[in-house]
Amino acid sequence: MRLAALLALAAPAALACEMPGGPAEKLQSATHTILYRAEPGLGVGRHFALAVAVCPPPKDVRVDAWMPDHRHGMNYRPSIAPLGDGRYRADGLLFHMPGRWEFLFEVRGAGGTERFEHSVRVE
Ligand SMILES: [Cu+2]
Repeated sequence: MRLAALLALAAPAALACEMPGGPAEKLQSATHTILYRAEPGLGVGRHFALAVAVCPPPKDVRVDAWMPDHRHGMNYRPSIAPLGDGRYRADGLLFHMPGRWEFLFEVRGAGGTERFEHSVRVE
């Protein structure tokens, strides 16, 4: 019991990456885990925000989205605010057409910059 507790303390990276407040999408690489949730949800023609958690906390995160099939991005540039402890909030996203969109997350950590992509479909 005591040994297990010590091992957990010695390996914080192995602890679960969590974002309270509801279900979240999960993206993972060898070095980072990203959780994100669209608030109030994805739709066409309305602004939404992303709640983002990155574990371990990086130096910086950028968020963008584009439609790979049409080769265009959003008409708005989202802003991203750090909330501390690897938590971020991106505001001002808007999908102006239905179809397949791809979120792009750029995570700048100690080992360099990593890019994550995640496809979503909006009707
Ligand atoms: Cu399009």
